[in-house]
Amino acid sequence: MEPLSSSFFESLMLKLLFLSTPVGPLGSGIGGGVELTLLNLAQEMSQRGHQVTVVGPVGSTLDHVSCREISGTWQEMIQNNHRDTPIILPENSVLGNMWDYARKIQSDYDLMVNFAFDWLPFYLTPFFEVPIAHFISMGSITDAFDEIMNRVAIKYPKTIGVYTRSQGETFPFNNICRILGSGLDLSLYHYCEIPENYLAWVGRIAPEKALEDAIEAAARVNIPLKIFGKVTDEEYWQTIRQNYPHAPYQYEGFFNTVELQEKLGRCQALLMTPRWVEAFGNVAIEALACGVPVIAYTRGGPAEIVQDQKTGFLVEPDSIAGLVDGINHIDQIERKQCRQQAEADYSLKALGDRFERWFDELVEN
Ligand code: HBI
Repeated sequence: MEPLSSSFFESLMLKLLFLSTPVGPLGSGIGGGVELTLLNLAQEMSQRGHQVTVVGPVGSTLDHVSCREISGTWQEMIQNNHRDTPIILPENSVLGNMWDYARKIQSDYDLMVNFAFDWLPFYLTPFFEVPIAHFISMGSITDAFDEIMNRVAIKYPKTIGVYTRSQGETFPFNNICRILGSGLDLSLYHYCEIPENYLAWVGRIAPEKALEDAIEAAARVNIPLKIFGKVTDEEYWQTIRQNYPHAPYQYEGFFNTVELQEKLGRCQALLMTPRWVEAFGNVAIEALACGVPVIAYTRGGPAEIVQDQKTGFLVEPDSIAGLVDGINHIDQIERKQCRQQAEADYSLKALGDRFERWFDELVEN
């Protein structure tokens, strides 16, 4: 058989420009789940032979992937906005500066991939020559933002990707977006068979994550709750501390993946208490990867991840009693099943396959 020509591999190798979330440097944890997705995907696509360049705010760090740091004012978190909140761009916006830089270098790339959950990249899309894939990381929040996403979804079908079906269903363009799920470098997560006597809660400490419900549940079963993640709403955190002076919880802080999985793996269960439609819930697959069952409200991404009674429990949304019931039955769950689900559905290879198919379709058009 003739050796495969370099043009064959040329056609498969993509030059990809990843544009980061503008809420803070990559690696800081401020970008939450989408930060993890971008970092994992950059690593996986590089290993597959694609050329990946990441553009992010100053201070962004990635291992083994080239990153162009752009200065400017971070974008405010959008999840505090309401349906009628106007589009906000600060003075010297890092988002604007990132996209100005992207405009200048776009001809060096086959595809640009936007990871910002923000209006500007969508508004700019028709002014770029290079195709742009938008991976959106949250459910619908404001009307003005929905409008511009919808315009792009209609003009450029299948260029918007989401984590889960329930996240997609919050948007008017639900039937023309691509469901991509998430994935992890499972080699970083170690299976723990015998847990210690504590529960875990992981995430950005902010109202939409309803940490107070997990604390209330831990108090009722009197099992210590360890809290991991960045405080992104200080006022909310102080209110919790005032309202639960005697509850058995301790705030552990924000850890990188390797440190987090070691502590998370030793807990009896992860509690997930999203007050909003959690787009995915990367922490759910991090827990499963360590063999930790997940007890989650039946809402958003976690409801599509947890296999009820098999790798955890799905409880009635906002029901503390439901969380308590799940905790009291946690011994029914075989921890090995949790690790096996992560390997089957959420490996970097599974993630890379889904994104690579999406990218190939967008580049071919
Ligand atoms: N807010 N404005 C804005 N832009 C983002 O990209 C963004 C955000 N808030 C949270 C966030 N991204 C991520 O933590 C979630 O998408 C996971």
